[in-house]
Amino acid sequence: MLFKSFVGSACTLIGAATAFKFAPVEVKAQAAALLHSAVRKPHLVKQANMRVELLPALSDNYMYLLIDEDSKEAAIVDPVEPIKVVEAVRKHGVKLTTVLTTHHHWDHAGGNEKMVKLMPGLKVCGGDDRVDAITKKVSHSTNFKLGSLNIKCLFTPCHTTGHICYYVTKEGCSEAPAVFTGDTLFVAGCGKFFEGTAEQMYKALIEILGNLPPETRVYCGHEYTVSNLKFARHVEPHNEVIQKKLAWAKEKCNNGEATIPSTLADEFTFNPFMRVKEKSVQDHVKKTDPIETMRSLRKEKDGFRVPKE
Ligand SMILES: N[C@@H](CCC(=O)N[C@@H](CS)C(=O)NCC(=O)O)C(=O)O
Ligand SMILES: [Zn+2]
Repeated sequence: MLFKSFVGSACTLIGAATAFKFAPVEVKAQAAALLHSAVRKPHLVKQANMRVELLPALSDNYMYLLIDEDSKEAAIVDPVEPIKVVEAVRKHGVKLTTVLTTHHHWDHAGGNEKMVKLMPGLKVCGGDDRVDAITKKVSHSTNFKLGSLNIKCLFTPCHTTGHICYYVTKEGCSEAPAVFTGDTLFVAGCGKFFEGTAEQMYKALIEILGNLPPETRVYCGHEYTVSNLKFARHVEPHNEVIQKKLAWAKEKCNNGEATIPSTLADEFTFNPFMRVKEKSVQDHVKKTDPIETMRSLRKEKDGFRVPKE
């Protein structure tokens, strides 16, 4: 049990490394082996129109294999560990044609060159010339097909100036759409404003993503849910949805399971960055304007020390 909770708490590499340093000697050999690979399990989300396989990568990133059920054509979102992608493609027996890059950071685009070497002829999409191996520069509302699925590019600059989210639908299908949000929207959080402003993140989260159908499933770039919810709890200590979601997310993480996907409707109930119009969130930062609330929240989270519990 000691071992399980030690590994389970290691949701990020930094957390894992610190825990490792202070772990009893007899635990270290086992821990090193487990932390190396299989701590976080892959997970399959099956719908009639599309299949999404969550592929954990690096310490807390996700790659997503998106499969069109009609044609068995597939795309991979942010393939930073290409060997794992090739294995998943073989396992599903699908035809990988497309790389969907959310942004140019190495933990998202750093596998693109190797990916195209392993599977020549791939179309590599991205919204930024800094994306490795890019073959198709996309912009807001660029649409293309993946078999029978429609993929719509949503330009959401802020974390980086060329960040793209990918919105996936199927015409005439009543099932939930999917959106791959990279480092713009996380479960219960959002990306740092490395190359942008609060105005841009407000537009991305509230006006672009927030206006997609509420049932849209959210597949984000990192497993940050537990630490994000601890910040959310700090912002809204009386929000019971946050408390419940945090207990659920801790349990998932301890079992090596993903907390993804969420839905946009859910995000509006516990994500402080999606709740910038709520009085409880505005009161916390002592602002009345949603964009100023966004600015203050991000600043506060940048300096937030995540509590152990
Ligand atoms: N706080 C991050 C630190 C790493 C980091 O800065 N991540 C970037 C994406 S690669 C980010 O935008 N994080 C959002 C945040 O810290 O709120 C963690 O939980 O490990
Ligand atoms: Zn990232």
